[in-house]
Amino acid sequence: MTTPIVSPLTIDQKRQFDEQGYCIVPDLFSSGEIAKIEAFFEQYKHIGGRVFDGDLTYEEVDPSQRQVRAMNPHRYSQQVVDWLVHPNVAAVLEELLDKPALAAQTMYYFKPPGAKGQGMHQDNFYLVAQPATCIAAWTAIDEADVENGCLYVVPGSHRGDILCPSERSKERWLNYGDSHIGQFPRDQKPVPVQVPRGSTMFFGGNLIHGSGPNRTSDRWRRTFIGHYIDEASEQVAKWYHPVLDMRGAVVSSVQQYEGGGPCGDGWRGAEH
Ligand SMILES: O=C(O)CCC(=O)C(=O)O
Repeated sequence: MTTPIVSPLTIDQKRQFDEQGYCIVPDLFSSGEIAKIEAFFEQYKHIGGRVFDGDLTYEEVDPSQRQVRAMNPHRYSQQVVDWLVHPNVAAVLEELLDKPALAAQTMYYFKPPGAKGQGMHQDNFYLVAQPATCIAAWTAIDEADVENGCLYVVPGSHRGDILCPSERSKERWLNYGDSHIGQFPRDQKPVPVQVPRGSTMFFGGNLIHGSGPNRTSDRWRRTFIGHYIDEASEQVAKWYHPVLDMRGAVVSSVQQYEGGGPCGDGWRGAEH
């Protein structure tokens, strides 16, 4: 008797991803793993990047606005690689991509009280994964809601193209930060997505998204984020190399594209 293949997603989760460009999956990490991620980055925040190989891994994007995040901590810690290529996350990615995933980036947003939001953008503007797009796994370490700066998405926008910047129409979205998006589709309204602690939100690389400011005085909005491409990708921007397979081994089949840039950075940093 053959064992039936069990999908890691419900029909509703898969449908939401296909139709709206995102879905939320609970409990891919155990509560013990979430507590370990939290403890790891609390220590990381206090010691900064220097301990991790002399490289700046804890990046103050804009100290005046208290938007702080760690960039690519997996390059300095095997523990973070293990979370990036977590088998439960790998199973969901494979179902959504229809192919095994490759891991390209980690970020950890601390987003303390008073932090500004992230301007609306599309991740594949920065990763430039081709021929398919990229996908994010965004795991809430704190419950994310409208007050502490959850993500906003434009449902269905994953089906559209990458909206390129133009000098004339560089946009700010509700003053939350610069966006690379030249002509924001005004008829498409961003909606907030509340995510409970320990749940992971998956969203495609063309989905228009950003986040609101943290308006609370006492709640952080911490998130562990992995960005992935699919195994058939021929290129991704050079910033995202080395690319890893979902066992954590370096993959050399993906070409380095010279443009692109760090995810969510001011669009001037990303050349298209
Ligand atoms: O968490 C945020 O505020 C922004 C994250 C983001 O834009 C991303 O993961 O692509």
